[in-house]
Amino acid sequence: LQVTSSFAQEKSDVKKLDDDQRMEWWRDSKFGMFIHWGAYSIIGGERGTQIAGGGAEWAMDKLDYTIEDYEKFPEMFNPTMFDADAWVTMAKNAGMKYIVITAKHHEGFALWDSKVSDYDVIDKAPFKRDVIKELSEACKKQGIKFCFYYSIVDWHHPQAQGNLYPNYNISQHDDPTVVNPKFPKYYKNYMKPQVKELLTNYGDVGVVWFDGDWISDYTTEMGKDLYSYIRDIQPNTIVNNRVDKGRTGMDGMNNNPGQFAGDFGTPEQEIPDTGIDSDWEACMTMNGSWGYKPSDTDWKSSEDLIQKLVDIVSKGGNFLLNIGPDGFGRFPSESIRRLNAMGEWTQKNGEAIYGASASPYAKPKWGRYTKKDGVLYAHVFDWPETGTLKLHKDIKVKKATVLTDSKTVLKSLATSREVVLEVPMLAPDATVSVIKIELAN
Ligand code: FHN
Repeated sequence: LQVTSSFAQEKSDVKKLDDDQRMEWWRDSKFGMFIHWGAYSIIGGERGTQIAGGGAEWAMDKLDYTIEDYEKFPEMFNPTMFDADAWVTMAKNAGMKYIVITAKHHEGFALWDSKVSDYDVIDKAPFKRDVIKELSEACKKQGIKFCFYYSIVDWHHPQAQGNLYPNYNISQHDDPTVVNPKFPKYYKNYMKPQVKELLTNYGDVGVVWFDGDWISDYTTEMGKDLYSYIRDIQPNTIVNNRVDKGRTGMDGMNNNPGQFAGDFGTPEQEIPDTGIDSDWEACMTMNGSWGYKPSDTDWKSSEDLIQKLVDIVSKGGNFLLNIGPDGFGRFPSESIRRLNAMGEWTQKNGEAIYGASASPYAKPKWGRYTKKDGVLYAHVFDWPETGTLKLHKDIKVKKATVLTDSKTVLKSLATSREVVLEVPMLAPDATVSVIKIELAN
């Protein structure tokens, strides 16, 4: 009884919104920043001449560190150039409306002052600054939603992983024949209390973004329990679908909607071909790695990233674009350049993105459509050399202009087979040009 009543006191007394109200800010936001940062950011995916394949945040596994060996990285974690305000400003200037930071990735190292663990930035690292506190405060100050990522997989905690198995290979931890009888203890006595700390000590949390849902030790009962546990503490928080076991691979969507907990689907490094009716967010890297990896120079172009944002919004999703800061706390210059380019574009064309909904039409050859009440936005990736743009035949144009030039009205011609717009010969924007079409009823 004692326990129940003290828990009840900790329950939030904020007004519980209905689901549409709760999801509204997130649905309108469209664009967020993912930040993968941890002890792995010191390693950069390299051990001597060895380079980790794939994401550098997997260094512990990929570069075969033992748990003891790996601890030296948290012991070195001292990113003196970390400036939460500057990070948030960069996200804001890029047009991002929320930030999701890896409070704890698979390596197990916590970026906040956790009372249930010494494996954190205060107790284990020389840094001794609570990263989550600084970032959540900077977000609040600058009016951007603070959100955190939490890995269910934990390669460091003795009850969560391979200490139980000699010569344990971490990456085989999704083998359903290997059962870790101690995992429920980790879930109850470590994971939940850590998640609770993050939900009680850092103000309002926009999204709780889980990962590591695939391991066989984690059950759907735990997922459902965790979801309601979170909503009890912060009723209006949004939780991704990786809190439960509903995700069916990298397309990130649930097979059986309604059967599993979670508020949105999480396609990873891919964008669905067509629009999806339920909530979803595609997360993606700018090069091939989530964590800082200087050897990976395969950067997506700014134009590609802007087109991806548009593509995602035209299909009803959100775009969570990743940054992997280095071990000093700096964003890679290649990432900054891309954030700046996206900021320039969203500054001019944000009207066609924020609060917009999916295109009612199949994607045209030249680009994508997004929609708002009474308005359609044509996002032109391939500007026509002919000076005419073909629109879907059902579009009834009342008035059309280039979004950045509301004074010049574009002529339109509708025949029974098509609707054609007369557009400038030169593309108004070097990446994606947007035409605003006010619709006749
Ligand atoms: O293994 C992780 C990976 O390191 C990264 O965090 C991504 C982000 O969505 N998720 C995992 C794989 O699904």
